[in-house]
Amino acid sequence: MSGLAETDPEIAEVIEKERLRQLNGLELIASENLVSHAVLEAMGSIMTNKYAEGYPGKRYYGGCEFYDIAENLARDRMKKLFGAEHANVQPHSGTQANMAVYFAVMECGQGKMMSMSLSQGGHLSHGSPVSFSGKMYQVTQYGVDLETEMIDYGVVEEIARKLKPDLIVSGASAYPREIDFRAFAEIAEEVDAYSMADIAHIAGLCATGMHNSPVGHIDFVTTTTHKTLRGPRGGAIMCSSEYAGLVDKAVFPGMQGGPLMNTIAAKAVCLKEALKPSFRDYNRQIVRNAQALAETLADGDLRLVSGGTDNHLMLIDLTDRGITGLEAEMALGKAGITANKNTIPREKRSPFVTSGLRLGTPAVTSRGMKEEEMRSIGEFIIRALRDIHNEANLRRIREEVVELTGRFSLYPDEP
Ligand code: DSN
Repeated sequence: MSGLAETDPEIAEVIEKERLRQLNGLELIASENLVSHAVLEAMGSIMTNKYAEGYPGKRYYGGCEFYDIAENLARDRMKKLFGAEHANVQPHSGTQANMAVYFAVMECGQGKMMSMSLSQGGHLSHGSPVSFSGKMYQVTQYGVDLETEMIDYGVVEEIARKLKPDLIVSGASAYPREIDFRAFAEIAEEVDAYSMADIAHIAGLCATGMHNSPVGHIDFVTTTTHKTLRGPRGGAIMCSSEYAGLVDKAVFPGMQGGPLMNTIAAKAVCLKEALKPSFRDYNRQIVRNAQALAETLADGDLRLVSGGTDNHLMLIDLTDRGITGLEAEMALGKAGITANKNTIPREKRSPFVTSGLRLGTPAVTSRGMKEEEMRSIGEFIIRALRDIHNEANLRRIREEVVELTGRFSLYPDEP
């Protein structure tokens, strides 16, 4: 950091303050994680210096021979990790990966797609009216059954039969239960639609057998690389060899120009880390930690949407507590716990206020925390939510959070 501190002390100071925030706080945002030194080194390397439009062996710029090696390593490792026939590691983000698949299989302005609604667990880029996806395509959305708060595959099938969509999207950002990707694949086949699964949140779980994998069943599998996969912020797409050309063309030149090659090098590093047996242990622990945290919260009389979790996240329904998701998020923030307000299935409030709170365990598990720490974290949350306006109470919890986090590294590769 010495070069940066000299060149730009303001930014150096911001980065140091953020490092301390991450070090001394509990990161429970379900879509976030912490990366290794090796991933950081690749991201912050001279691999950012060059243009490499095109693909390995077929670039529009000279001097790409080492970039080709890096991109091929990332693609090959991703294929090996997920058992995929083809991987494109160039999308800058999960939303761009989704956009590329839409471009690949639907006509702008005419395509019909089906996806999970944002307010019941889906993602903005799955057809929300405020996103390009909702503006460019005709979107029909499914949600969860309001009693079980889980996806009803019979209802999804019924909608698909009536709508005859071009594309059926599965995958979610705030769904605590296992998704039956084979059921989605069968429904898509029945109505002659393409299928896409966005596994951004659960990619690590799918790669390690902690969640069923859509690869090999669903036509297009999109992901980010920075959530349970524990890599740099970015996106990727997997598909069969049959669709490789379609996907590659949709990403470049269809949707993006020059790939972020420092990020692609870092994706290769994270995928190498993910191929180690310890990555399976890590993902198993994410799920165990989520279950321990969920049980503690439920024992503390907090209602969890769908009654619990099968994956890395859970949603607290705050309705009977008389507080909003926004108030809960702010109170936990004062206690050194970062989480996010989230809509819940029977939501009556706006997305800026909400009645729910989403919590996830990937980042705290990367710090080496286990079930015992999850029970302590659950108790912190129960105490904070019981009395959100009691500043002294929140300050006391914050001191305990600092004591707890002080025992764990910020880097997953540093014990
Ligand atoms: N916005 C991310 C999340 O928090 O779930 C997904 O892209």
